[in-house]
Amino acid sequence: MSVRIGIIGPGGIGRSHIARITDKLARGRVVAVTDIDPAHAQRVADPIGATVYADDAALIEAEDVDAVIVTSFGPAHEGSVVRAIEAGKPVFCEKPLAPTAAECLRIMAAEQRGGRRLVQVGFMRRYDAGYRELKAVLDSGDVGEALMVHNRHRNPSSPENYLEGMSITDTAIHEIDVMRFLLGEEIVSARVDKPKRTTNRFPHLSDPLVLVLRTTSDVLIDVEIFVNNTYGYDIGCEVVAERGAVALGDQNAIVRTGTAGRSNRIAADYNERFEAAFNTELQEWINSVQAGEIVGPSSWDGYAAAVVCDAGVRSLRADGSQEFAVELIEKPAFYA
Ligand code: NAD
Ligand code: ISE
Repeated sequence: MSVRIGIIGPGGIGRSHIARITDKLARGRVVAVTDIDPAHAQRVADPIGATVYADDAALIEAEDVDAVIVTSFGPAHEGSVVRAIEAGKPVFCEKPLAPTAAECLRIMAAEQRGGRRLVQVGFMRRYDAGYRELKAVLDSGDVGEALMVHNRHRNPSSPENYLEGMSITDTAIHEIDVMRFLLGEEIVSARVDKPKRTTNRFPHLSDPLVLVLRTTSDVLIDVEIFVNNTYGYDIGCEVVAERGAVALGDQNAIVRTGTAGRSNRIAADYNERFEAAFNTELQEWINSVQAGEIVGPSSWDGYAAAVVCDAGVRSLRADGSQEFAVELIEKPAFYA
C-alpha cells in the first residue's frame, strides 16, 4: 500500500516534491495539503485530488495521513515538526530543520519523549552521486587525510524575503551538513568574511560572503556564498588532501567544444542540479516510512548544522571578521 502523505507549505520546493512523488517515485501519494495561503493550497491540491486542510494541526491529525512533509518557511518548521512528532507520524522536514539551535533542541526533546525516530531532514546533498563519490575516495584513504576544502555555492538571484542571515541558515547550511558527512567530523568554529558587495542585491543583504569553518582535526573549510550571481546555480567542492585533490565534476553536464571555445551548461536552479539526489532522498524516505524505521539525516544532524549556523550568524552580525566557537551538546544515545 502507498504511504499517504500530507504536505505543509507547498511553495517552490514543495511543489517539486509533489511532482516527483506523483510522477516519478513509487509507493507514495500526496493526499493532503495546507498552506497559510488557502487559495494557493487549493490550486496545488486540485490537480492531484488532495484534500485541503485549514492548518498544519488539522492536516497532521487527519486519519488518512500516514506521514508529513514540511516545506514551509524555515521559522515555521518547529511548530509543524513537533506537532507531527506528538501525533506519532513520520515527518520529512526540508532544511533547515529550524533556523536556530534552540528550536532544533526543542524538536529533539519532543522526538526523544516520543521514544522513536520520526524526523528526517532534507539534506539532499548526501544523496548526490558526486558527493557520494568524493566521500568514497576520502574513505578509501587513497589521497590521505583531508586538509582543506574549498566550496562554491552560487544562486542566480534571491527573493526579497531572503533576509540577512539566510545566506548562512538557508544556503551555506547545505555545505555545513555535507562537510560533516564527507569528513565525518564536527565543526568547532565559524567566521564570516564580508567582501565588496554586488550591486545586484537587495539593500538589506550582504552578498557575497565567505564562511570559514574549522573541524575538530583542524581541516579548514571555506564556503563562498553568492546568492545573486545573475548567471545560474553553480555549486563547487574541492577537497585538498595529503596526496591529491578531489573535486565535484562541474554541473554533471556535457562539455561542448567548437569554434566558439569550450563550454558546459550551467544549471538554472536546485531542481536541475540536484534532481537525481532529491528523487533518491524522497524514495528512500518513503521506503523507510513503509519499513517503520527512519534512517536518513536526523534531528541531531539538523541541530549540529544549526549550531554552526548560530556561530556564523553571530560572526556576520559582528564587526570585522570575528571567529565564534561552535559548542554542541553531548550527542544523545538516542541518535547514536
Ligand atoms: P517558498 O516561499 O516558495 O514556499 C514556502 C511555502 O510555505 C509558501 O507557499 C508559503 O505560503 C508557505 N508557508 C509559509 N509559512 C507557512 C506556515 N506557517 N504554514 C503553512 N504554510 C506556510 O519557499 P521554498 O523556496 O519552497 O522553501 C521552503 C523550504 O524549503 C525552506 O526551508 C527552504 O530552505 C527549503 N528549500 C530547500 C531546497 C533544497 O535544495 N533542499 C531548495 C529550496 C528550498
Ligand atoms: C534554498 O532554500 C536551497 O536550499 C537551495 O538549494 C540553495 O541554493 C538556496 O540558496 C536556498 O535559499
